[in-house]
Amino acid sequence: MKVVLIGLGQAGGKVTEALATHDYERGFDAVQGALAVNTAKTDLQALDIETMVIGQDRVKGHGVGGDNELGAEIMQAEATEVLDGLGGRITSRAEAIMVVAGLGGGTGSGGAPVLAKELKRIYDVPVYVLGILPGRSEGSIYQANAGRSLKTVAREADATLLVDNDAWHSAEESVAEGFDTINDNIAQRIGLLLASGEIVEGVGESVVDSSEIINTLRPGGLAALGYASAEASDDADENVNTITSLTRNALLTGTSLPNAVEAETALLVIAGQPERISRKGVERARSWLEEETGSLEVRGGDFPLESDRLAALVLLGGVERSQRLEAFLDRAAEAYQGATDQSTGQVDDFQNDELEDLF
Ligand SMILES: Nc1nc2c(ncn2[C@@H]2O[C@H](COP(=O)(O)OP(=O)(O)OP(=O)(O)O)[C@@H](O)[C@H]2O)c(=O)[nH]1
Ligand SMILES: [Mg+2]
Repeated sequence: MKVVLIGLGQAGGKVTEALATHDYERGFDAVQGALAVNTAKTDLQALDIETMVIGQDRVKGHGVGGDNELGAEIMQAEATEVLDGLGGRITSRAEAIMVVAGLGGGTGSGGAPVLAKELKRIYDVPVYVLGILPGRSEGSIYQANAGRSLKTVAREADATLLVDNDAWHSAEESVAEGFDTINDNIAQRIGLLLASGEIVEGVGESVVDSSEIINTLRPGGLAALGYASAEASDDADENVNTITSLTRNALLTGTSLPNAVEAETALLVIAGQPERISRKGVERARSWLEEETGSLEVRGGDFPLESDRLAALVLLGGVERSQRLEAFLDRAAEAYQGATDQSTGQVDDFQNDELEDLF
């Protein structure tokens, strides 16, 4: 899927850089352009992609210090400049636009829903948000910010692909220590998803197409990605169980949003050498996925890649609220109530009614 990436804030910029670099190094050519936007000037200087500073008149290049309302205001005031800066990158080749942001900070958290809304006004291609949720051990301001940002982003974006900072790093590392690991994993896994549909080596039997990703994300709301990989035999017949257990691991232990299982749609991509991909394994894995997710819309396809391993990617669209997500929303609402000490009484059919929309 040809995509243009816009990273907002520090996490957004770093993850965008990681995705762009990975895509370039692997020669996938899915990333059509990458721009990092931040209110903090020095954070941008460390990046190896194009950058843009916003909010200079308000915060003088020093960031918004976790104030996501200010982050949203600054993006609103400078959306035209950001869109102008992107203009040349969003060509007719782009099939989607992805705004990348840590939802717990200020610049990315506040800016992402505003920018998603503006992009949707102008472009016909879907606008997705890749949102990073704070881990459980992160401070209450991060939780409150992420709750409000998520609520607003889910309303504005065509779909919000969530990566929980507790999900894709080893348990021994703290979230902060794990940033590099997490960012590498995001680059590799989401990078593979974006690259599916961009044929790289050979032609498989049933190659996945970009439209399958877009259709899987069509229900909107929340999305999650599961991933698992393992060495595989060079004989497809010996890989029936490999494929079924990879699919199981991708969904049950390898998702970007832990415990996200039930969903409206799903896409199973098996990446690897076509000769190693067992059709029987894929068929079994898909019916297992139908049962497990409760989805009546499970798509599938191969991603031919030169490797002695096989990988399963499971993209979930229209993800149901899991216990884990409820726990996050409770945490966020509590932190927000603590910070504002007021109840808003707002009701929303998607998110926690104790969390106020950002705008
Ligand atoms: N996965 C990942 N998360 C990060 C990274 N850097 C920060 N975060 C997370 O992102 C959230 C903070 O957002 P930042 O991106 O630092 O904030 P910002 O958008 O720059 O906003 P301000 O600094 O307040 O202007 C926290 O939940 C962090 O744990 C990173 O490199 N990778
Ligand atoms: Mg920052």
